[in-house]
Amino acid sequence: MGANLGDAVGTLASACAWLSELPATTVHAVSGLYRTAPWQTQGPDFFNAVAAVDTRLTAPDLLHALLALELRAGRERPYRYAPRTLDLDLLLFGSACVDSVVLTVPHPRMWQRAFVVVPLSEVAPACVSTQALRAVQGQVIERLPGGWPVEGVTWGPQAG
Ligand code: PH2
Ligand code: MG
Ligand code: MG
Repeated sequence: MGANLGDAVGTLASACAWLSELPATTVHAVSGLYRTAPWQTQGPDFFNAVAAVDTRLTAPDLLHALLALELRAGRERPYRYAPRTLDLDLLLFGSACVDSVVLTVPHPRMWQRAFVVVPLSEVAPACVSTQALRAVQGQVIERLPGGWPVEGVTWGPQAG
């Protein structure tokens, strides 16, 4: 999850709630919240986090649902990597590999980005090797020390 426009932290918190309301889906865990410099783009700093969900949706249906949640947050796409109110990327889908016109899983650039790899290692440590963490350790990202500064989201396994 990423956002760098508007009330980015509030929107990410809303996104966690919206994910838990998707059909056949529960939010299993949410990482800490990270403040990160824009990667390969310009604009305000991003806030990033990773959520682990259990779902019976198919990968294409989950993607479709994520795009609908981006629209719910007012997402516009004026150009590639433009500042955004909400970006919900599907990083991994179990051990599945998907390569279609609309969806590539694992996300093709995820291992290059500390703002993905580090929070992912919190919620799905088995998916992240020490080499993967080492590969991004030169990138500065800041984990917000107080956790999520909003009601309703706590770091770690989610209730319910
Ligand atoms: N997302 C991008 C491009 N650059 N930089 C940061 N820090 N965080 C992001 O989520 C991000 C980015 C494209 O989706
Ligand atoms: Mg993205
Ligand atoms: Mg995206």
